[in-house]
Amino acid sequence: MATSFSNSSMHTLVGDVPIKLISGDWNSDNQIDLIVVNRDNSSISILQNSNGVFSVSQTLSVSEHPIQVASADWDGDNDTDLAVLSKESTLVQIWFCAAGNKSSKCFDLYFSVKFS
Ligand SMILES: [Ca+2]
Ligand SMILES: [Ca+2]
Repeated sequence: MATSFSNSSMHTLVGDVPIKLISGDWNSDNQIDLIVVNRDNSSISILQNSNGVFSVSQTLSVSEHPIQVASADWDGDNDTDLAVLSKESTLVQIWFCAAGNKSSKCFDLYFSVKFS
């Protein structure tokens, strides 16, 4: 099914100073979602796509001043996971997705990897 974007003035509110944007299907419903990195309120907004209408399905609190995000299936369970790097931290926060149930809030577990 093709997604159509019929309303060019559609707005979705995310956090302060959104600086990065990536796309992917994190809840495994075959519709490509968006993730926005909100630098100044230390959060990540997951915008779920429902037939071309995006709404924030989950907001993750992360270390201060997130500046980069990446996604891949790091634990090999076929759900796409998320890693966040913050300017004020020596931690990479990795969120594992549990989207097999097509939940709108797929990121329910995370751990941090310290680097020096
Ligand atoms: Ca999706
Ligand atoms: Ca995974």
